[in-house]
Amino acid sequence: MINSLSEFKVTSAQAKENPDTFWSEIASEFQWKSPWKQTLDFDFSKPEIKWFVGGKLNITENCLDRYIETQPNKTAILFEPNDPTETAQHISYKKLHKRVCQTANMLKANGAKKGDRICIYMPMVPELAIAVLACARIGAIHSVVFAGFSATALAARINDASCSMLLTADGGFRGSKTIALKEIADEALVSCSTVNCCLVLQRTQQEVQWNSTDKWWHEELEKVDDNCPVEVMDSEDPLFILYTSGSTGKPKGMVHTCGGYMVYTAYTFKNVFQCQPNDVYWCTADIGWITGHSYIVYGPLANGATSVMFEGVPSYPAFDRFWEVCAKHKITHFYTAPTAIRALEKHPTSLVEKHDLSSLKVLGSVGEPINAEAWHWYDEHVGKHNCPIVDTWWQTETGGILISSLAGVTPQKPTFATLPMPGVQAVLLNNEGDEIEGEGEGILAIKHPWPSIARTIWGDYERYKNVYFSAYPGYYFPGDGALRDAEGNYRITGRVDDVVIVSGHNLGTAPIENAINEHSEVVESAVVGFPHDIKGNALCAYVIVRDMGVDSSTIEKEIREEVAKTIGPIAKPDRILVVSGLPKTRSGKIMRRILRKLAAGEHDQLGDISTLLNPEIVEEIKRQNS
Ligand code: 7RM
Repeated sequence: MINSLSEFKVTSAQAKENPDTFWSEIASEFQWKSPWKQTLDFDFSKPEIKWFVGGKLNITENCLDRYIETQPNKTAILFEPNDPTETAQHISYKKLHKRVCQTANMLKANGAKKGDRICIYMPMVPELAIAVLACARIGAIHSVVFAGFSATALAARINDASCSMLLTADGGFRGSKTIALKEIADEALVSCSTVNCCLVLQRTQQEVQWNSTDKWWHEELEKVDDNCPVEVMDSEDPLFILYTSGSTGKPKGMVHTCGGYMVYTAYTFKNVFQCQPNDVYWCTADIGWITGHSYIVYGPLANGATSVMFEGVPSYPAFDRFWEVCAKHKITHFYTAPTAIRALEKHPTSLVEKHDLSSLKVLGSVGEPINAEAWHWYDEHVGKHNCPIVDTWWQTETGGILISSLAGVTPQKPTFATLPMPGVQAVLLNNEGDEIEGEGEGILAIKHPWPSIARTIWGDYERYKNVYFSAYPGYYFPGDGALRDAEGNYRITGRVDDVVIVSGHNLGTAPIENAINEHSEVVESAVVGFPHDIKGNALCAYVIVRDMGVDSSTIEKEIREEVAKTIGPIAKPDRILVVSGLPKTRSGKIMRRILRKLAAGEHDQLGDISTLLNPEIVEEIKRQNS
């Protein structure tokens, strides 16, 4: 663990000077079935990236087996249920190991084998983490789909990866509601011919329909024992697929591999959060997102930490739930998203003050830029000016944190993610693709691979190459803009493409437009993000309808339903404007830049609109907007 600023500087310099030696020393702290022959083999121009080439391992041996010797009774997963009156579960490393082995055997008994894709569509209960680890243990590739996604979105992901199995639950608890997961899964499976087995966990005990491929989880588990040796995996074998939205309608199945992902998530967890042996670490994300994969499951467990899993929402039963849970479990590390902070900040601070938060040592932020107000509220009311805040910048594609301060070790700066991790070579580029030196603002890019960079998009290597390696040859292009101060600290300014981060969820505007266009009355639509107090960004949909005389409130309602059905409720636009046209260039491209300004209410900052095909439409939208 890096302990001081000077050590950080030395380490960063060494990592830059000789990345292979640096990463191979870190990797040698893990248990390998056989050592790697080459640390890194890469060529960004292809691109081709391989880490720890020829090495053999199983990530669950590193997360579980090695700790059942040294700390069998330490809590690995601390489960806090949605309902605060339901008892919390402390699952020790020994118990977790046993349950993962049993579950792995259940998967095998139902036909799963190495290389198969298994879709996981489950609520935030321990069995979700156990299922993920069970897949990893037998070498099956997990594809977790967030339980808030619709049947259509679930089916698209299952089909894209030709999953042979689906793991789900009867339902999930979420605040005062329950989500009928099995019912949604049933609807999805109608169009998924590759799935030949659906294992159903009992959580809510609600009524479910039963199909020929369905089996009850608890019944299947009874049939197997808990002896499950690990499957030996190659470093570069896929560990999981996780979908993230892109600027075209189809989600991108990012593929992460066993060796590099393990080494990098473990290394960054250790150094960013600086967890000590008796600490209790809580990341509030859902395992359906990359943050949950890397910093609820793999990173913390690979370090032998105690990781809290929370089933509920910050507002249930009241807006002090986070603080209540912090006090109840004496949380030392609390890692959440700016959107949650902004939502909680709107409530009286007495809700925070009534709970004893003195156990807290480190706070974290992830998912979107944290604005100054939220940063200071977090620092003052939650951290009591006594906890470093790590603002961690990274992506589904990067697998782990690339830019962040190290808690209490490197300086923090409000609204800045600060410095790249050792071994991460961040640069700023201008529009021509030249590197900017010193202070400046531009496009963020990474010059050299790190171990957990995604290796491809499942089934679409060409798209992987085009999206991330073609715009600026020789670099990985994350799609974010950034500015850099004189000390080298980075502040992420936001997306430079058509992805909008709403409440920390990465939403592509293209799939939302596609969903809206499904409505029979809709001719064309354009969706853009605009700044929102709580969500960070909200969505505004501009919609052209066939008959401008129709009742727009009915259409608006139907559009929202359509979007919720095809993508999920999180993608429902906050504002829908029925317009007679969209501002277009002469070549017919929608000028999203102008739509963004209009949605943000920046009517006088549109720039030159005279080159538009239809400048008159801008005046019309302005009138509607005011
Ligand atoms: C971890 C995660 C990735 C996008 C990324 C950024 C934005 C994430 C920060 C941030 C500013 C941060 N993965 N983003 N973290 N922007 N500061 N600390 O969120 O794939 O879902 O999203 O999120 O735009 O490109 S993600």
